Amino acid sequence: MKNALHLFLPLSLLSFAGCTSPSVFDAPKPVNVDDLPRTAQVMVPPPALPEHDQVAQGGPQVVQVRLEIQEKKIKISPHANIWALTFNGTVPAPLIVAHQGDYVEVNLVNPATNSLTHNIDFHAATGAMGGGDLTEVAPGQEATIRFRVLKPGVFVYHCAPGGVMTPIHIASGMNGAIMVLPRNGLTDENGNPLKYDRAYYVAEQDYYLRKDEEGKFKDYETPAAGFADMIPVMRSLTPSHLVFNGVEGALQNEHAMLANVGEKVLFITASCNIDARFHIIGGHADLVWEGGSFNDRPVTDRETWFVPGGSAVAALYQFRLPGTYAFVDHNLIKADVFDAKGQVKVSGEWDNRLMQQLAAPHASK
Ligand SMILES: [Cu+2]
Repeated sequence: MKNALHLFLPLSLLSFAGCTSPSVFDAPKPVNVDDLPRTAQVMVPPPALPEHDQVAQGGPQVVQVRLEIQEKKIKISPHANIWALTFNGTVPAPLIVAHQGDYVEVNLVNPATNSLTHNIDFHAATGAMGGGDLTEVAPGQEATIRFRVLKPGVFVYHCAPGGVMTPIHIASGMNGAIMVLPRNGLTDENGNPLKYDRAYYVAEQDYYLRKDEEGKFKDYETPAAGFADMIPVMRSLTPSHLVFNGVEGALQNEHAMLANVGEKVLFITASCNIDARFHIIGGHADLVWEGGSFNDRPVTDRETWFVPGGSAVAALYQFRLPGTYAFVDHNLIKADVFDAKGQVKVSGEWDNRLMQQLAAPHASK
């Protein structure tokens, strides 16, 4: 009887705390993973997301992802190049989408033409080093890891070869994110089902480049040749460059994100090293999953949402009026002195009930 009471009490407390939502641990023992359906996810360059279902169809599956490491020199601003270290050639790396309880199977390929050893640490994975120890690949090698995504939310992943090489690789662009949706899709602040019409992935990227004696950013023959110069700049914790999605202007003008009035747009915002604070000028985040967890109810109506370095956060906004919205880090020094900003171009009908110019600028009497 005493034992029964002990059993009863914790369960009732859990229930009282609202923790009774189904968990993957409640599911029947998984069948042999090799028997599960498999889907090869076609990776796409950010800010786009791969094609995916918002509500999972059926039970857990294996989501197959191939990430090819590319070391490539890119122009991050008109006067600065960096040897970007990338997964699939983009900064940030592609966003992966899975559902809670799925298995993510990543084939990490390091072509022989590369010069460095790389690996991958998934914050969405469970297990020491996030898979980093199991995926270390020298040029000419590849490795495959499979991990189960237990926690729904948005999470970053990054290269982590160890020691100071880890921040150097991350600050050379080697980071991405994964979105693990609840199997039944997202829910709003009241727990009701929620669908988004579009989704974009925006990551703030910090770079630490050194200038030469003439004040020009230095250029290097190989990625490793620049590493020693990055360290003193990193020590200042002051980036030389701060951008959204890898290069200045990546999300501006003809590259702006697009939406229509009335659409609910989900933004997966991330920053792998430094803290960031995202803001839509003239809009809001109707919903923010603070800290990135989809197990928590989203908070509502935030003007600015915080993304602690080393994490991703999801925010949703339904655009009410057309126009070109600045999408910024609202440390506006980061946005406008550096270039941590993008744009969302929204099409649709203007609604004077929300905003109206009553008198155009004119000389005062
Ligand atoms: Cu790396």
